Amino acid sequence: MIRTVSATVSLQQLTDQLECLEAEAAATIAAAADAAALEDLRVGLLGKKGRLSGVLGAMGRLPGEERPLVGQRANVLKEQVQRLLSERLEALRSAAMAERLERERLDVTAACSYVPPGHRHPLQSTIEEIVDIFAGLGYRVSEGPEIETDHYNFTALNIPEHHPARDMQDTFYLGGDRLLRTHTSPVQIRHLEANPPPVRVIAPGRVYRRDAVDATHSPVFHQVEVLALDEGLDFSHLRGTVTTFLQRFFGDLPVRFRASYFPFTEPSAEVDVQWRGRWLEVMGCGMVDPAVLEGLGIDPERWSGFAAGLGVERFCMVRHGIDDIRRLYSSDLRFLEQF
Ligand code: 2NL
Repeated sequence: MIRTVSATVSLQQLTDQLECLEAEAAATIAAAADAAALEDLRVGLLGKKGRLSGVLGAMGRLPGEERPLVGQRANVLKEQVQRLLSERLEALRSAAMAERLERERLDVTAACSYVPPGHRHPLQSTIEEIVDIFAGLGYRVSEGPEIETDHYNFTALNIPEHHPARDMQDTFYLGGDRLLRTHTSPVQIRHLEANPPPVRVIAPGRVYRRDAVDATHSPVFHQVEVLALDEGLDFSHLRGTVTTFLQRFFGDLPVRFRASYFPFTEPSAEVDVQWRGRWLEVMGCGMVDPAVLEGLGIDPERWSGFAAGLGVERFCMVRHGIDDIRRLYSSDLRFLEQF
């Protein structure tokens, strides 16, 4: 009988090999860093060309009666390795989850840095309410510069050379013929220069007068002026528009018109509302003076219109019962937060 060395294998040798394999598998599985490394180990140990297959291949050279002993031992090893692999996989997964839970921890009880939400200043909401009411009556908003010329602020509005409004005491002059506008009428003059009638426009904005500060005066305040120019407009349209506007703003209360005077309107009127039982003067108005239209090259025989002007601060103060205009400029949040 010819026997080769390589063909010689004993039960003891194979059992020792399985023993070694199991110890080595336990050590490498315990050291595997991730699921991919575990999969490589599984293939290397239990796969078709793996270490266990190698040992089982040699089993064929044992005497028949010894083979089941090796087979049983190999099965025990296989189950043991599979158990170790899945235990290690589970351990890696829960470690990764624990690490992630720690890393992504949110402390829902942590103190927060609360920033209280702001809101519109009462003057701004008053302007927006007034604009909304006139928008509903078909008016557009027009804006213009706060630095004006003598021409747009006075001359074009038929304000004569020696009218008190032109006085150095009343107007901020900037040198040359420049000044800070004292009303928003110049916006409407500019609008009429750029747009042929019919026109319905309102001009909200900041205006300047050289007044000493007190409870009802401020050198900077806000105005809204209204202008309608069309064929056939008369005083009844002025009354209807102003009354509708005032009753939408203040509620359905009595409105009265008193004859008055402005250089740029004729006839002119002051308008009062009866607010909490007292008559309060809230705006001025009138039919646009033909001289203003002529200055713009608009034919006063064909076009007529009405205009009105109001102080936003006064509207705001009456509506909210504020007794001192300075409160509107103080930026005192304890005051402003009420609105
Ligand atoms: C008031 C009175 C008023 C006007 C403003 C005006 C504008 C043009 C032509 C004619 Cl372009 N008039 N504006 C008219 C009447 C009164 O304001 O008490 N304002 C606070």
